[in-house]
Amino acid sequence: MKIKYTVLLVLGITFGLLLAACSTPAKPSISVESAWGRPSMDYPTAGGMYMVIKNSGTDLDRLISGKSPACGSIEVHKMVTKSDGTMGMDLVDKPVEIPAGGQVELKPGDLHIMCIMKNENFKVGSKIDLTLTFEKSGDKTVSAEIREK
Ligand SMILES: [Cu+2]
Repeated sequence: MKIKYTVLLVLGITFGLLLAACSTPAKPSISVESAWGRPSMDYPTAGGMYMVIKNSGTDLDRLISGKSPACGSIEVHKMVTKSDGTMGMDLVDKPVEIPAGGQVELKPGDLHIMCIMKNENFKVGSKIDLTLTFEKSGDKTVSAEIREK
């Protein structure tokens, strides 16, 4: 009787674990690394912010918005070469996808976060908080060092 019970228990636990493994929904796991910013060279009221957004999870996530106490608002921009050969910035108006097991790098001359109407906290040598909101992972707040480059 005792052996039967143990076998049943072991079977039950095994089955339960299998079920748990199979029914675990895919989930993103977002981390924001190496965040920093610099005052914009072209726009005195703006600042560029750069970082690596990693997703070590099993589902994609999307960056949908951001905020910082040092910025009036936050936009996602991409540097582009215009038809006349000069560089400009385009507003990225759809969520940035962070693929499962992948990463998106925001860097100078490419995709970046623009701090619009920066205030006195956004200055070289200081650190500011930046909160990024992801569709599935919610808010992630990082500290970004402001430097020249
Ligand atoms: Cu920009």
